[in-house]
Amino acid sequence: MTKNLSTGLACGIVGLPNVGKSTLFNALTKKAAAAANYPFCTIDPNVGIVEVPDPRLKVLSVMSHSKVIVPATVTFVDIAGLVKGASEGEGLGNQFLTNIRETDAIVHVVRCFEDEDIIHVAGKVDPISDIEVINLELILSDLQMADNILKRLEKQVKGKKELIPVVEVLQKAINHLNQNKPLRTLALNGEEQIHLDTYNFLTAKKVLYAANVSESSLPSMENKYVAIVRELAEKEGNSVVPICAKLEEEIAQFNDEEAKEFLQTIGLEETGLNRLIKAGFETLNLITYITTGEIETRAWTILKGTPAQEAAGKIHSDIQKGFIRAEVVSFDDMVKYKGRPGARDVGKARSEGKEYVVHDGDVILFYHN
Ligand SMILES: Nc1nc2c(ncn2[C@@H]2O[C@H](COP(=O)(O)OP(=O)(O)OP(=O)(O)O)[C@@H](O)[C@H]2O)c(=O)[nH]1
Ligand SMILES: [Mg+2]
Repeated sequence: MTKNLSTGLACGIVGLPNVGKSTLFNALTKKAAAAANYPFCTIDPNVGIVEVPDPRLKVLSVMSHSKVIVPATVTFVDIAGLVKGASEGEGLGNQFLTNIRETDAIVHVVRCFEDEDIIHVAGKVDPISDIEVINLELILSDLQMADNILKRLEKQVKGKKELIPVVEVLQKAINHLNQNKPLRTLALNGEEQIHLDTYNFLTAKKVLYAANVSESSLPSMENKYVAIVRELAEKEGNSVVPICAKLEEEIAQFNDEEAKEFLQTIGLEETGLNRLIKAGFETLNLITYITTGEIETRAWTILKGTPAQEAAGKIHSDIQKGFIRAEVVSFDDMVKYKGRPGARDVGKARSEGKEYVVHDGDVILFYHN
């Protein structure tokens, strides 16, 4: 279920108050949203767009003398912290969750660091209980939404028999949520799933746990709290990205070269941003293909398994409609044979039809009417 691919992947950041959501958001987006040591520091949502780092684009743009590079993007939405009882108005309530309903995935920030100076709303660091609080509030928010939709549909269904299956799916969803279960674990058939997917239920989205560790857990970023989160995530089928928001905040001040050096001195290979984006792409089954020419070199985000004709539609619906064929060269062959003409000479530019399943790093030239 991915809705925002035309504008890139979108992630909503959730978690208890004061766990480091805005600190992480700022580091990722190099923005300056208010982040401070008091619960409910964030009131209005912060939205930031991050470019997906992809060194292949630079290589191809040099080859093609491109005027610009257009990387894939990830949008992060940082919202207020949720507390127990938010659905009943505790804390800042749960209305602000509307701001992340349109996203593709949830980044759930969990406090995995000890620091007596940083207030924990529950008084102690306890990842399992923290996660349960948030998950329950997300379930309750979905329940409120499902109830509202169902009430509306039940009024319309008498005159519109085609709404019956939708009503039934919502009843199933409500039943599932009432058992304290997220909608991503509700078993539905294809048609039912399509009905459910038309609504932006929060608990239907994939979750990535961002385990926020302290500097003292570097470089491994493992500690007893992270281990607890991992165990839980494994049971749920979700993934975990340990991250040190404080460190990311520092890294964000540097340029790429400085950041690389800084990471090396600590013993880290990649920024948390890179790891988070990679995990996001993996969790959501996303890949990118590339187009390159004098005008631009550009990355396009698609679902794994997308056939060439549909992939062309990312660029323009006309290219999809008038699709003739795709000339595909792998990125490695582009490098090896110094561009498309070189690849053609040795038969490494494949002519593919509309059913061809696009691979990550395919460099594609579409022919269309
Ligand atoms: N020691 C330590 N402190 C951190 C870390 N991450 C965040 N903090 C601190 O925790 C406090 C809260 O951080 P925020 O990013 O504002 O937290 P938030 O989750 O956005 O909080 P709300 O907006 O209130 O929901 C700030 O004082 C941060 O500096 C970390 O990795 N280690
Ligand atoms: Mg905040």
